[in-house]
Amino acid sequence: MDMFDIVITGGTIATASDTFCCDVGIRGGKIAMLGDGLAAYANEVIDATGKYVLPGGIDSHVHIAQPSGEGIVMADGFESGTLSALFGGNTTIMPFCLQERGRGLRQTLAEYHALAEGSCYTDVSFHLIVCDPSPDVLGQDLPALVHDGYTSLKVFMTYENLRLNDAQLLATFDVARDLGATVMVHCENEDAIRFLIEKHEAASLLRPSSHATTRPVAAEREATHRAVSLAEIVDIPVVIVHVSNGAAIDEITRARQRGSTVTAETCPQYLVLTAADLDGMDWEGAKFVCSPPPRDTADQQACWQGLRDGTFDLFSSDHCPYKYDSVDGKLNPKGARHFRHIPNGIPGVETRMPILFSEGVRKGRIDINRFVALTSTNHARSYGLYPRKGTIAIGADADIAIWDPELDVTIRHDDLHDGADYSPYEGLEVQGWPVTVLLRGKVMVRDRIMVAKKGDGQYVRR
Ligand code: DUC
Ligand code: ZN
Ligand code: ZN
Repeated sequence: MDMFDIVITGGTIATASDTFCCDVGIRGGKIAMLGDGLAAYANEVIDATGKYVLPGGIDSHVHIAQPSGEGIVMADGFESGTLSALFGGNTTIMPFCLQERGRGLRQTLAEYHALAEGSCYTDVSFHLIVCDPSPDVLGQDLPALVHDGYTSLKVFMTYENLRLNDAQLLATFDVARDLGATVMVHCENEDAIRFLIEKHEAASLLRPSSHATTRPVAAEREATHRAVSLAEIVDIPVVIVHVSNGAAIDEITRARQRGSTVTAETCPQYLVLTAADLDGMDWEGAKFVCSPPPRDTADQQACWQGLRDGTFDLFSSDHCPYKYDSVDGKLNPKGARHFRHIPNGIPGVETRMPILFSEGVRKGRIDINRFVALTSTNHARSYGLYPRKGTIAIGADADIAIWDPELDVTIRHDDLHDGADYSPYEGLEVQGWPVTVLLRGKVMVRDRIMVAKKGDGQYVRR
């Protein structure tokens, strides 16, 4: 038998469907064999006794180096963003390429590629954000880009400079359906939010907690209902991203009962944070400003139920990092006085999987196979990376995270690798953490120590 570059022995392998014990033989960056007694043919053996051997995480909802408004700078470029992702057990992330109004998608994509080139520690593949669905964009740019492998795009129903109205949503859905592209929708009703912001301003309610009260569940629920209804009219499957509450989940369930194909995503912030976190002293609540905002404990339970019963397909971080104590971050001169100017988004690409592993698998809310489906396999399936990525099978890329299920970790930003200056999960105690991570057969992190170099991550064309 030809030698293997690496054989992983002694671990418990889990995929989205099965749990089994055998050796994993890796050759040429791919999983070449699953079986017993492979160590005799190994150039290098990694002993995973007592550990889980899982497909590398795929985080399909990550913001990196995204323009964020005047004077505001996202805390991660591709180097720190992918480094942080890697230490959290991810081997592929999918950031967004944001088209600013009036600029071409191609030009923006070229800029993102230039930023990512040579900088990444994980593999990367881009989604598009379409906020200017002009006839040129829908008629020419989008078809050409989908043909080139940019097969997923996000649209917003909120934010004045990003939102699409219903006519624009329908037109975009229509083109996406013909192209076979996947559409992700941010569901919040911008007019309702604007109405509430004006009310809050009139009452001088300007603290971070007003971010949550101006973006109530009803604004998300209504937009979710509208998104799935417009998708039904066009007859296109949609992905409803970052679902935060039970009422929005109900809309998704009803759409599915009517026969629509709806993929649903939730995120750690909707499991372990609540709107009360936005109430912190001295503007600390700004650390938790993200959209949709964290809700209450009943909505947390609804999200857990959705993770358990299969309502949710995807568990993503929505990593969208800004520094807290910085003039180009949360506490920018306007943001430090008015919630409306606090940039929306929180860091979390490194803590996404440990939080779900600990709160979900270790506490018995979900099993290890569901964990793998929610954090890796379903992302690959939803966005055209499967079976190259997202599973442990012969012929797949050897993207593997070896987890120590017993490791106790208290989350401290000082120990994380992103470019922000805080973690919204500071002090959270978790059990289980990825200790060794392989990217296409190359050991990147060994026993929680970096052993690779930037630039090992590649662009993945879909
Ligand atoms: N939507 C996201 O998906 N991420 C951060 C901010 C937002 O509104
Ligand atoms: Zn969004
Ligand atoms: Zn996002």
